[in-house]
Amino acid sequence: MLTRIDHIGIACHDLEATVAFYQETYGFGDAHYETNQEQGVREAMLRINTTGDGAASYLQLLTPIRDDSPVAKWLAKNGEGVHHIAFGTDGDVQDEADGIASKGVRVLYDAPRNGSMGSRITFLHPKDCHGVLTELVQKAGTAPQDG
Ligand code: V0V
Ligand code: CO
Repeated sequence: MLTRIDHIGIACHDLEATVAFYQETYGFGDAHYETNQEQGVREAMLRINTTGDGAASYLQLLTPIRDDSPVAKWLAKNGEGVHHIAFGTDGDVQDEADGIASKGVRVLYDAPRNGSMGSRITFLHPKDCHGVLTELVQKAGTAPQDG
């Protein structure tokens, strides 16, 4: 079941300056920084609140590390702004994706890939989701093999 807004992904040109904006303007705490080579991004996660399923909601600030990455392409076309939303599941992310695919929505990956903080992620095509690039997230430590 999808049980939380895991994060909102925001594309930006200057990651440090954008983190500082969110911290100074709203008082959000320390950021977790990470580079995801496969996705072609450097990112900062700002934790906003804990959620009822024992996980949390974040802002995910993203800047491209390669000109051919999805975020670079999107920034060149649209400028800075909200890039995607991510729903968190309390179960297996592939099961969640399979259920959504059976309703006619295109899932972009055949198998989940690595996301922030050890999560497993996949994406739904924005053209099948009323214009919103939508990510599904299974947080670290919830996969069956993790015990
Ligand atoms: C593209 N489109 C979007 C969009 N990106 N619409 C809404 N939101 C977005 N973010 C629209 C675009 O305006 C076009 O519409 C159409 O889709 C095709 O776009 P395109 O520019 O030609 O780009 P494509 O087709 O090469 O790639 C689009 C997709 C790509 C969605 C397939 O961005 C992708 O694979 N995204 C998934 C991976 C990703 O975004 N990774 C970065 C975050 P018109 O103009 O034809 O009407 S990584 C992350 O979140 C991590 C690591 C994490 O959470 O842990
Ligand atoms: Co994301």
